[in-house]
Amino acid sequence: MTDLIATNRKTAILGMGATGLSAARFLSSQGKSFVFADSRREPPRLDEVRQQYPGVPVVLGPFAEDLLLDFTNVVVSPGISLDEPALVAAREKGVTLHGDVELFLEHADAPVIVITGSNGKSTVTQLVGEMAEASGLTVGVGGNLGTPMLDLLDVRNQLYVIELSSFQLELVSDTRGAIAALLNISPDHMDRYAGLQQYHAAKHRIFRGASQVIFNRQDPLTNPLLSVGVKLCNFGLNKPDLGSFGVLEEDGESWLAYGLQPLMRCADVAIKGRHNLANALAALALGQAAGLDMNAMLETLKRFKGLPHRCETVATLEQVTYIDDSKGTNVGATVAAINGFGEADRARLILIAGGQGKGQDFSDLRAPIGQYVKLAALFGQDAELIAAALNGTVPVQRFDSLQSAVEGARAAAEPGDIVLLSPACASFDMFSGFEHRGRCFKNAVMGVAA
Ligand code: UMA
Ligand code: ADP
Repeated sequence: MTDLIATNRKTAILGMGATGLSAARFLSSQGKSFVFADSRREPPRLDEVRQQYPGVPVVLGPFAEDLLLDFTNVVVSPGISLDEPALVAAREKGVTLHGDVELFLEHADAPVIVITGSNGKSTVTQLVGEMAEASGLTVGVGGNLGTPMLDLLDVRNQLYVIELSSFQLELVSDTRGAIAALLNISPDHMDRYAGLQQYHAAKHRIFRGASQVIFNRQDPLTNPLLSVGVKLCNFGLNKPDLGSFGVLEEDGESWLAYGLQPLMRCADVAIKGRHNLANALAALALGQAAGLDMNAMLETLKRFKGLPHRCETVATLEQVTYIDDSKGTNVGATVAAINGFGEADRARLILIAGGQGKGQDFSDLRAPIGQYVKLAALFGQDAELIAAALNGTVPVQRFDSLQSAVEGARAAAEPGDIVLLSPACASFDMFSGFEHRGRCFKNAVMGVAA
């Protein structure tokens, strides 16, 4: 195997965040040299970099167009667009650009599962990781989920389960025989892509070079475009065909099923909401492809309560239930959350939404909100865009903070109602990330000073 990055070559690491620092650790462990560049003048982890890599050059501030022309390789952090003029110029000159994914896949010497989609990635990744552990395997779980994948490389791992974002996939051209799943596609990150087609193309790169492919038969956008010589399996919330996963109705009950075989009652799946049944089925399909033990997987589904900030119940106070879905950062996620908690006969949801809209069209919120929501409490940078999209559906109130939106929701709520934070937006206008936003919501609900 030829190394993607050889010692005698000049390598730049672009971006000094989680990915950049993991790439630095990885290259150092291999005795390879590099320089850092970050387009911020004072990136938050600068001190850490200077301390850990005292002799390593660091270039700070907006990238000059010729910044990378003398390098052979550039490791690009996912948050940096490939349309940056410095990267366009580097590519034209024949400089090789990679992300951490290619480096990871080159060095992983155990089977790899890669998971992408607009929503549900983290849930499915964590779930498959826990299923693998329950099957007795030593497993590395990470990627976009949090732990950078290069930090997971370890000879003891018998399986890797890696969440990939569309950003991370942009430079991937061969997943080297990984088992790959594309869960669903709905518009997200439209501030980075020219349109849905470009976003779709980035997501579909996950199938390149895969040995087995898992897709969502109810979401045609996930259908693999090229599938010659690849083992395919699909999942969906309808009745499955032979060899695929779905839901069967039997004796008045719904069952997760594989082909004609019922596996477990849907009611026994610990994570709630229809979207989570789809996540459970995708995890079963991935686990089966990796040879995990079916009983261990089903036991995991009975136990796994989900990750924090994903439709997480915070408390029930005065008969009003508060749900933290801070990770609902795009319209598709919020639609799933509203549909998941909506009740057919009455609008009992108070939705708290808003933040940075990432160029999304909010009009897909109209139908579920019109059906299940009694009040939309909006806050954050793009509250007005959401209000305009909802015009004429339900009453809308605007708030200048999440705290005041929670207070407004509390004042409007009646016994039996649900207050759902599912912002349909990124959080960076007011918070350090979705976790911070979720914690602030919980504090506001519990009356803890922020
Ligand atoms: N930077 C630049 N120029 C830019 C953009 C960023 O120099 O134009 C620098 C920043 O100043 C900072 C560094 O790059 O110093 C940050 O790099 P990054 O934005 O690529 O983020 P990382 O810290 O490396 O974290 C990334 C993922 N972030 C993004 O893709 C934006 C993390 O996903 C992931 O957990 C981590 O790698 C480990 O794999 C976060 C995320 O928000 C959770 N992902 C998006 C999502 O889920 O929607 C895609
Ligand atoms: P991701 O990692 O893709 O952002 P998560 O598992 O963290 O996905 O879930 C984020 C949010 O997306 C959840 O809080 C929920 O609102 C929504 N969601 C989860 N699974 C699905 C799904 N299968 N389909 C649609 N929306 C989903």
